Amino acid sequence: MDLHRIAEEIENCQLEGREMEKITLRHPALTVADAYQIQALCTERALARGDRLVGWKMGLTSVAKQRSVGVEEPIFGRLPASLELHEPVVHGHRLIHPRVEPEIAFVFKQHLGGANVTPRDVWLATECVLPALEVIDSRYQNFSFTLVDVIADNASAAGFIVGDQGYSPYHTAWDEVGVALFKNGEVMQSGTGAAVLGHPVKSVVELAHMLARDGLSIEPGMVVLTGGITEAIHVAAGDVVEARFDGLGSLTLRIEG
Ligand code: OOG
Ligand code: MG
Repeated sequence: MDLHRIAEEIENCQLEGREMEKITLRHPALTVADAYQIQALCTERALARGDRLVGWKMGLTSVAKQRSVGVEEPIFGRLPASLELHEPVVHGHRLIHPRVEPEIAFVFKQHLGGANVTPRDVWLATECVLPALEVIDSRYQNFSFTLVDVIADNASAAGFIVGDQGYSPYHTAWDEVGVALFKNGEVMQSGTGAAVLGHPVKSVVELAHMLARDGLSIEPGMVVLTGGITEAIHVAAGDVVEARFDGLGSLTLRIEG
């Protein structure tokens, strides 16, 4: 099994917004470790073209999200600079069946890594916490995949935007922050930070542990998306999505054709 070839195929689909068959149909023996290797190879291809790794994303950290895709354990993905949105607009032409979800993001001022990282270590290493919106878009037909497939497809990462205002990590109890997600003015989903593994900080702890297994870590300046607080909502060209975070303002994204 040539992991480089599989990575090339997935990355082309990511770049072109093209659907593909689940890789596990053709390669049923692929392991979770292989899938993370494929993910890493896809990112290496992007970096070779001048992209930059700006952080990590956690995925499937809430029961709502796990149920909606039928995969019951957290995963991580890589965030290249090219996925960050600097304007509240998503261009839909390279997306297949995009969804949007509200998240809490951490930005780091210190290195954080190792199998023994605790919540206290996370607070010490954190520069600020921000509200965020993530765009996900599985490259697999029908947004249907197994654990191995979704890891290889970089946890469906397709774009993200973080708020302009950063908050001190001690600004509020992040597990108590409520968020309501609107599409075209209508509320579609709501939840609180506690949906993310009980507290978003635990998602960062879990990430550090998972990264440590692969000899990786969180570096100063990196952003971490801790995982969708609610189920992701389907979006199409013309939609406007707004996430209102209690006491932290709101984030908007317009989907363009
Ligand atoms: C996997 C990615 C999940 C999250 O925040 O849970 C994710 C998927 O649902 O396609 O980004
Ligand atoms: Mg997400």
